[in-house]
Amino acid sequence: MKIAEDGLWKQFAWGVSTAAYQIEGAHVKHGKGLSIWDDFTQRKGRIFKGQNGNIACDYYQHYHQDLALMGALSIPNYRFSISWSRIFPEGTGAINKPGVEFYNRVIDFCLELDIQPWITLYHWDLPLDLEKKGGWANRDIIGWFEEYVSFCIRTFGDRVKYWMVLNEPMVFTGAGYFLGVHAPGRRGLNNFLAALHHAAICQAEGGRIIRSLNSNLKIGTTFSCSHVDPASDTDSDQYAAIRIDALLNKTFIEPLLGMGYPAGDLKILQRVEQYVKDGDEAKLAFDMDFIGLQNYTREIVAHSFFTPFVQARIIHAGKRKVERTLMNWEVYPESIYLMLKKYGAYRNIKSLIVTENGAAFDDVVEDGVVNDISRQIFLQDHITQVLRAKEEGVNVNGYFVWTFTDNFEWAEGFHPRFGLVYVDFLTQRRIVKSSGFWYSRFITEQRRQNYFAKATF
Ligand code: GCO
Repeated sequence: MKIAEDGLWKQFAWGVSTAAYQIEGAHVKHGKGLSIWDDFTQRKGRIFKGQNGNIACDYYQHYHQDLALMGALSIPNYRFSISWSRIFPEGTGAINKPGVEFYNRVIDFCLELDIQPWITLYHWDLPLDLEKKGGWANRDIIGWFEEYVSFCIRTFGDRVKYWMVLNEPMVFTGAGYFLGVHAPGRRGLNNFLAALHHAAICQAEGGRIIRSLNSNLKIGTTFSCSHVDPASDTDSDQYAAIRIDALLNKTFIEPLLGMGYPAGDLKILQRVEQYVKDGDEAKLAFDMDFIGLQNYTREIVAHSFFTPFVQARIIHAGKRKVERTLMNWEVYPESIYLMLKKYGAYRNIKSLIVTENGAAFDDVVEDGVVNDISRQIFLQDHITQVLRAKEEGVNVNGYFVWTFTDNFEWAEGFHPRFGLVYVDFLTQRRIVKSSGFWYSRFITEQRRQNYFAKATF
């Protein structure tokens, strides 16, 4: 078995990202247990058109073809996640061997193709049995998570060097446990603050476990982030922007960096205290090898007296009549630069990797071709901003497009297509979009010249 080379770490890592629930399908095949997304998608009215990820891209059966396509497009780095309930159908205890073998095959084929695998341990698909015991709101999650992480590192850590502990904890706790719009569909401040604190401990604890089991691995975790601007220069809008910035961009990274929760900027976070036990402050911190930054847009924020807990509201792009994607997110490439500068200014960050950036547009197949020039421009403009930050000294060392193939976009179903590769979900046919060919040429050119060179499109 070939062990992945460290070479790319020293250079700039170009890649693509995916997540298990969004692509794999095979939701009950070969012993897989149900996850909270398998359950949530069955509930009425939760997902666009009642869709679900039971089949999705059927990657479980098409991974070979998809990875071969990735290799043919010369994409050198692939970030994907492991489905916890494919390995531990009940979340803890018994192991599902076919699930383990599936990831072994995926990893081995990546290495055979010279694609560096980057694994996210948790991309939102908690085993349903664990949710029945309280999920992220139950402190026992720390022990369950430790068991899962240890198993994955012991099993796959001989071949996979790059690991990310959590994907966007702010989103899965906020949307899943406070707003109830994502799985598991729970609401309320107490569910949210408990889930938040336990996730913040798990992200650090996961890092510690990985390092203790194998000190050669590169450990990271990922954060969603959006540059926040106030709607006006009034004091009230400016303070509202500070609160939302703390919530979206600081809540999880600051405790990890040993700074505690940003309760000075956002008072409601003081109430996390009720879930904090002796010694937790130290448990929240861990020196990651890299921080994964995920950016799609920026937010404009106004004061709002009636919005509970934050007294602030986001003014959506549709209302502002600005250029936007199918997700109704403003197209604002400078946001990624501003976030890289902001995270780059924290002390103690060893390296930043853009682990997601991309856009959903209305793709149409014409004569078997998808000409998605808007996506290509979006990616070019964002990469330009990433390299601008790098030239100004920000220690950013990689960029991953979200996403490789079109897939299941959570509550939005299959409607927003983010892929470099088009998927016909009825036939499972794949068509490389023009943005996919462009990204492939771009990477090849970057590799041929110098990874750090200014992007030449
Ligand atoms: C996230 C997730 C991805 C999404 C992507 C587009 O950021 O929400 O990591 O799973 O699909 O961001 O919304």
